[in-house]
Amino acid sequence: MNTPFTLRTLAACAALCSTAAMAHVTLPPGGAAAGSDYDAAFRVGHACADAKSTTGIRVQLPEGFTLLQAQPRAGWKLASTPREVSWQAEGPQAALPGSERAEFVVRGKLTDKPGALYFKVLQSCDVGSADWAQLPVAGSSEKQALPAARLDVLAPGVAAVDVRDAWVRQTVPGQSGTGAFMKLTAPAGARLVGASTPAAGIAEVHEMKMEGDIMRMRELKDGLALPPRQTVELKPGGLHVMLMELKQPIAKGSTIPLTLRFEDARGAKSALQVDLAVGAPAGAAAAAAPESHGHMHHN
Ligand SMILES: [Cu+2]
Repeated sequence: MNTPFTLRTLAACAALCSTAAMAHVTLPPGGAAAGSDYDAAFRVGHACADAKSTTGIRVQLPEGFTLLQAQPRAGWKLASTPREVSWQAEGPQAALPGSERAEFVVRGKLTDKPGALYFKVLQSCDVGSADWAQLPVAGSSEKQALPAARLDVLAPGVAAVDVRDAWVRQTVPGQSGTGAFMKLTAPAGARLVGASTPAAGIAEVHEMKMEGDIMRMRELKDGLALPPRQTVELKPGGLHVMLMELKQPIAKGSTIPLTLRFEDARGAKSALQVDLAVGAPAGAAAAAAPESHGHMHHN
């Protein structure tokens, strides 16, 4: 009975695959620490194909996720068993319009064993349903039409932070400093407290601010707060990781390893290594602010 729907979804994907990729029911990227209490926030960003609204969400909880509490949603009936949680709109007014996004949140305790967990989600709509239940096929890189939501359970010490579009501004010979930029998302929240790279003697987390008509920058000595599930963007003219005492020019075409160090709310430390591309990624705001930090005012 699923086949006609799946085919329709595939056709829709062929027509507008970039939006379809965002339209899946997903968990925020970045993963979560093994053994932690985790708020699984399932993001629903659209209705089923040909439907106007979402009327129900049913999540199957995998082995490795022990239900602690499901978050109620106003106007929706919540039901749960140890292996399944569901929300059902009590009437058409409570249904989630296709144009709106919402999160359905289940708190659970995660397994101590690192690895991927998959949550199968059945989305019911005013018309039809979508069964987000496909698991990856070993050895196949083919994009699935209806993938289950994936959660990466991380080994101790690995930061549960998603890093995107990490890059560093290239330098000319003799230049002693430059800036590195990226988008950081911590599903459970974290604080970026430090950085290091073999390419520079010093790496610091900085912010830039206008003081009167002078652009000043200063080190964030207490680190940079990453609120849960919010993307914090380090970008030219604003927050950046500053690399000083460069050991060689940063040349186009190379990559620079950068280790980011984090702390969670309880002070637990973790780290993540990223590769910085040299030069802004396509589409990034190549803002005018020059990161010729040596000439800037540092406090
Ligand atoms: Cu700086």
